[in-house]
Amino acid sequence: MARSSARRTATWALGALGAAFSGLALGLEWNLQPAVTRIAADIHELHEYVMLLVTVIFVGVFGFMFYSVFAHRKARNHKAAQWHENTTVEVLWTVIPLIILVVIAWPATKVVVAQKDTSNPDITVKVTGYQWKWGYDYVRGEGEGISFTSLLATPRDQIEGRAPRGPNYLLEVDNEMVVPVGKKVRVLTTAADVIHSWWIPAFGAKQDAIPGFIRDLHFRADKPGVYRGQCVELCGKEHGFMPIVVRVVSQAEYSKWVGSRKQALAAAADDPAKAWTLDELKARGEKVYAANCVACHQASGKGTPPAFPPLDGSKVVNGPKAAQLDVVMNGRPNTPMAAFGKQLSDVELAAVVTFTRNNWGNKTGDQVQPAEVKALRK
Ligand code: HEC
Ligand SMILES: [Cu+2]
Repeated sequence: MARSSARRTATWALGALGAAFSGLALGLEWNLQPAVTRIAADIHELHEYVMLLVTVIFVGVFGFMFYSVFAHRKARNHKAAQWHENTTVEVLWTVIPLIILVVIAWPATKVVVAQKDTSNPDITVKVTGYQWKWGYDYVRGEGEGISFTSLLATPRDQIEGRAPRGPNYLLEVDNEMVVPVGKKVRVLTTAADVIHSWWIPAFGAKQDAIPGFIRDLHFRADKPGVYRGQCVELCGKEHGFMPIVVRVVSQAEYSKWVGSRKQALAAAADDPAKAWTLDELKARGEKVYAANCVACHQASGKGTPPAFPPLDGSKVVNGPKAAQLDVVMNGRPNTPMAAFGKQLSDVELAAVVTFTRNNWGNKTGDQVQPAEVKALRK
């Protein structure tokens, strides 16, 4: 089929519609994001082809209907014809929709089959949805062993209206998923609490992340760049605050990134041996708290009771260290308080607990060393 001319016509028709509805003056983007993978390009073509087809059907059916109403109106004394048991008409209205169905289903099935073909990837990354962040584990291919969490990086000041919004408002993260250009990347999706969904529109890649299940998707990005998406399964209070950012880089840059990540991992693994000062722990803990705890317990430490209890003045936070570490590391079953033991390192756990014990009105004056956290791990 003449796809490019079909595409032009469809683009034109959509353009006219878009202009009519939103007003060009607004400069709103009305089309799909530019495709960066073969699959996304196929999806766009399919979308435009079906759009064209339904436009033709729409004009044909309504044109015919309006013509019939007009040409056979009562003023002309038209006599209604009898259509019962008309075999020709019955065959036509069965066969024509069948043909329409086939010309849509055939190309659509081809795209869906290609989209589901996750065989022979160059790199496999497991992506875990958490309330409310993403965890990335590179499980196969170059970069194997790299593991990090990716959190919203938009400052709270912008979210709460105290600072102007940046260009990537709510679509920026601290740790981006990095992949090499032109390589087939398989993403395994799963979740640790509720259903989330991983989506990068420019890749035409989207898959639910379901607790207890592993689903997968793949993409092969043709162009280096930074591509942004969001969690697209309503997953609770901060659903709109867990964006996804994939940075596609050249093979050389990717290898460099893998090298530096591995070094950082090794350094982080060394840390627990070191004895940290109270101030060091508090400074580090404030960052860990801002990234992992504010969503529920708030920057003020006051929480939003009764759902999310305050840490400021909490008996647990001001009580024995071991009991508090137990809550933070193992969570409270059947409450939103997750087990952070697996998500945070020894240093991060020691730091955040120390921070909460010595911030706001809490003045225990004591500190938790990474070694103490390590000792509690089973
Ligand atoms: C998803 C929301 C959420 C996040 C994020 C969260 N918490 Fe909690 N937290 C809760 C809830 C809910 C409770 C109360 C659980 C219960 O009902 O026993 C709680 C309880 C606690 C308690 C016990 C307080 C008390 O007085 O009983 C501590 C300590 C605590 N959280 C620390 C943290 C720390 C440290 C972090 C960040 C690493 C964190 N929480 C992140 C929801 C959250
Ligand atoms: Cu989510």
